Amino acid sequence: MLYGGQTARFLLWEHRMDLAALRRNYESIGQSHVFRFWDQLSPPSQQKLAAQLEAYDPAFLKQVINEYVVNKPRIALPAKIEPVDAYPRTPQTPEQKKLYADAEQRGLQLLDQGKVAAFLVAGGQGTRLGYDGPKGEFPVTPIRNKPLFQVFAEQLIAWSRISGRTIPWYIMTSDANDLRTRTFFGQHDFFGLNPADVFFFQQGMMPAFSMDGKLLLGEKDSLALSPDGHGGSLRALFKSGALADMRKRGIEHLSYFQVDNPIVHCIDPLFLGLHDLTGSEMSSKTISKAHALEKVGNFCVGDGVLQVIEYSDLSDDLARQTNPDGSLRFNAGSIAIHALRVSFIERLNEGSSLKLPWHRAEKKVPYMDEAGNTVRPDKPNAVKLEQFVFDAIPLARNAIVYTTDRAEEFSPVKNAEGADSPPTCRRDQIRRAARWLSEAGVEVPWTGDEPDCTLEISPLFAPTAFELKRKQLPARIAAGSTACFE
Ligand code: UD2
Repeated sequence: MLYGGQTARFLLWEHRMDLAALRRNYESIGQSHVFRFWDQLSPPSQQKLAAQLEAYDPAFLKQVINEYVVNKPRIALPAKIEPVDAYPRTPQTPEQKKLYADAEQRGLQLLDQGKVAAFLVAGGQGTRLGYDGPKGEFPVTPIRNKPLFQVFAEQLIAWSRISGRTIPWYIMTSDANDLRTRTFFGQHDFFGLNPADVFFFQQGMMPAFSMDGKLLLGEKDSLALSPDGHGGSLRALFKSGALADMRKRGIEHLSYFQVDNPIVHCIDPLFLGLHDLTGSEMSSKTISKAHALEKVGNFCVGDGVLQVIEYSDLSDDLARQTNPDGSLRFNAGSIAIHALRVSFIERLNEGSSLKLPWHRAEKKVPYMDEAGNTVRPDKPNAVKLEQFVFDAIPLARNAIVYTTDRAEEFSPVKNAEGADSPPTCRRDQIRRAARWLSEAGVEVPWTGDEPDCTLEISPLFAPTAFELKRKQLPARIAAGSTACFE
């Protein structure tokens, strides 16, 4: 697997034999065309291409081409698919009340003991939003227009203050956005974090293939490469030395979240405590789906094993099934918020490779044709392969799912307009702030379901509704006004 910054192990023009071996390797799997422009390349370009080609094991490429590219993999759905029994948002029985109280204490204790780190996956390309740069730079808050990265950083600072212990932050980037991400943090003084506690690392890159299984060249000196999916994070954490860094720091659990959701609770003591007390190696948060066919993964129990079944793989019939009370039978949507044990990720990396399946997607990928011209296809011409982090759930011991509330914790910025766009996310941030303030006893003006004011609560002021209640707050917010709590 190719990781950013990787250079050739040797200088090829000094070691003709090694080049010959590399060529033979690629010839042996029917991919000799990747050397098509070799003789036209400058030595640094030759070195770049050689480094890319060296990074892949030809046997691995042959296998994925056969299993996932020229043959479409048959999705083997479990014979018996049942709904998951998720922990409810609030405890329902006396036993649960006790468990949740203990869990919250346990979560706070893990923070106090410095055993928790935050883990952000931010290596994706964010093409749907149409933002040219790392998505975490995107200005998202309603009044101060703070970028996504800052919102997360401030939450971590707030929780570090509460617990009195630093919460290290591991951030996965990719070759496409690594430099810009690091530069952005540098330009903003790491948003108040100590740079020594922010660990950037790059995920692996996978080549794109033509529909008939040929590696595509993006340039004369480069394969057409793209990030290997958020599942690749579990391998990259190991390869980058991030796991070793965690061990050195005594970190036992990772709080995993995605870059596009500013209302995520980057740190949630109750969730972390439940995860720890139940002995779960990988825990997940779920929300009720907005409707039967919402495009989120579904937590299910398949043949007795907890797993996520992608919306595209769950038949409409199953997705539409209801319980006697009319609620959806498969209602547990995946919002990509997890807690992971460091020891679990270490275990996954034992042996030769991470045993997660690849997911195939047909995409439009620009490529270099035989004559050396760049072709920009107007319909899908290529297969990209990605691994998904939730495919690790069936491999985890005692995996659990905990229910959270969409309005409290999920409003991603994915599209330029419509659902999950900057306007809907801004609206949801204001609604949540209005609810937190109302719960804290502040009189907030509402017009119907919408707050009649513009609000922003900095995580530094209060990262949760509970913390907000401990602050000095005004008695009321005037209708039509703008109020920022920071
Ligand atoms: C994902 C889930 C979906 C639901 C939704 C919640 C998949 C396939 N689907 O949908 O079920 O949970 O999120 O928001 O995961 N990323 C990387 N490297 C990569 C690819 C992605 O770091 O190679 C990061 C990306 O920067 C982002 C996150 O993973 O933080 C999600 O990526 P996405 O936008 O491709 O996921 P999406 O919206 O298709």
